Parts: sequence; C-alpha cells; structure tokens
Amino acid sequence: MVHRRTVALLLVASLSLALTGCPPGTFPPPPYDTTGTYVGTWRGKSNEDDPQRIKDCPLQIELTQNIGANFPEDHFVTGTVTIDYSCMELPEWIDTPPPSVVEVAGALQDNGTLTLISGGCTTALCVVLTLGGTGVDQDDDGTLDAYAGAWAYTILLAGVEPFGFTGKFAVALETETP
Ligand SMILES: [Ca+2]
Repeated sequence: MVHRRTVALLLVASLSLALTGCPPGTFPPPPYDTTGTYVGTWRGKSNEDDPQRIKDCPLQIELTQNIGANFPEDHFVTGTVTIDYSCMELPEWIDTPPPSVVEVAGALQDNGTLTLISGGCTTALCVVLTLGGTGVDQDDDGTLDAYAGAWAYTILLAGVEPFGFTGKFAVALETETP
C-alpha cells in the first residue's frame, strides 16, 4: 500500500506541474485517449561493469484511461507493462524472477507527455519501472497511436548493488486482425 501511495503522490505532483498557468475552471480535456494495447520494443544497456546490451526486446503495454471522468481523473492512466526476460541475463542474487507483468500508473499531460511508474515490491525484492515519453495521435481521431521515450528498469534487493537497464522504448497501437 505504501507504494500505491507513493505513486499517487507522484501523480499529484506531476499534474500540478502540468497545470501551472491554467486559470481555474478551464481545465483542458486530455490530448488523447490512451486506452488500448501497444506493442513494440525497447533497447538499452545494463548498469553492470560489463554491460549487457539489449536490442529489439519485445515490449507490450496495456493502458486504461477514463476520458469521460471529471478533471483530474480524466488525465490518469493505469495499465500493465509486459517485460520479456529472455532478452536479459538476471544476476544470480535474484532467486525467483520478478513478475514479468508490471502494474504501472501515471498521468497524461496536455502536451502529450505520458509518464508511467511502477512501485512493485515482494518480500524479497522491489522492481521499479519508469517510462517517460511522448504520445502521438497520428490520425487525429482522439486516440493514442504511438508512444516512445526513455525507459528505466531497476531491481532492488537490500545489501546488493541495484541491477537494472536504461534505454529507449517505442510502441505502437496493436492493429486488430479481423
Ligand atoms: Ca489516433
């Protein structure tokens, strides 16, 4: 629960930043609806002395947003990020791989910037995932089509150096096959 509270505080903080300069009563609607399934890849390198270099690792993001809600809830985005561990070699101190599906939450800013954060901990370790990027509504229909930016993934365990990756990601709306 502590982590959910942290995420909520971050949401409030990023929203207050986003709204500086808005006169009261004229809150703009979200720039687009992020609800959907997005597929793509991420690339980057680990923070080890001899870094692992990752290229084209599959990434899937599912997002939900209620654009019909009142402000500021209409700007809140929740979802899951699925990480493929076959791309990377986890350190030996990780006995059990962390969940490959990570719950994230964030806020959509009026300039199209979307930051997603997770704060998932088990009794053994914590996984911190942040995605910060810009979304584009390519066909101007009010829905997000592509989302790309910076990625950071860190696994924390007391007493050892954190292990993680930093890099870039890019995903696009999954097109339904009839
Ligand atoms: Ca669109």
